[in-house]
Amino acid sequence: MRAHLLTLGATALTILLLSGVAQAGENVVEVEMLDYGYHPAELEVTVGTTVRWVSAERRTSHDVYFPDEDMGSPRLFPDESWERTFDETGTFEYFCQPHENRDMRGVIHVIEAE
Ligand SMILES: [Cu+2]
Repeated sequence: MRAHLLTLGATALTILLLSGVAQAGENVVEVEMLDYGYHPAELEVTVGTTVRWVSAERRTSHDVYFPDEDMGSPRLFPDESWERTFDETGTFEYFCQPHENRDMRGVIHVIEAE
């Protein structure tokens, strides 16, 4: 009997974990990189959102670099993408290192989930 209850508990936990993963997967917002710019360049998301940068360029490559944290993506070539999940509120400014002189920059505002 005790073993049976333990099995039920483990099953419930598994279902909880799986549903949590499914919810996280739905919360993705895309930023397109095109014509030496991020579109949209300014974006507001709630905590837990994953932002996916997708390159829609045909030739050049871009990256996504967050200077305050000294972190970011590798060079992204056409059709490549990179994701970052934002787990804390705040303002996250970033720019493209190869095209900083072209003022290729963006910002993510992460706000509390309602
Ligand atoms: Cu660039």
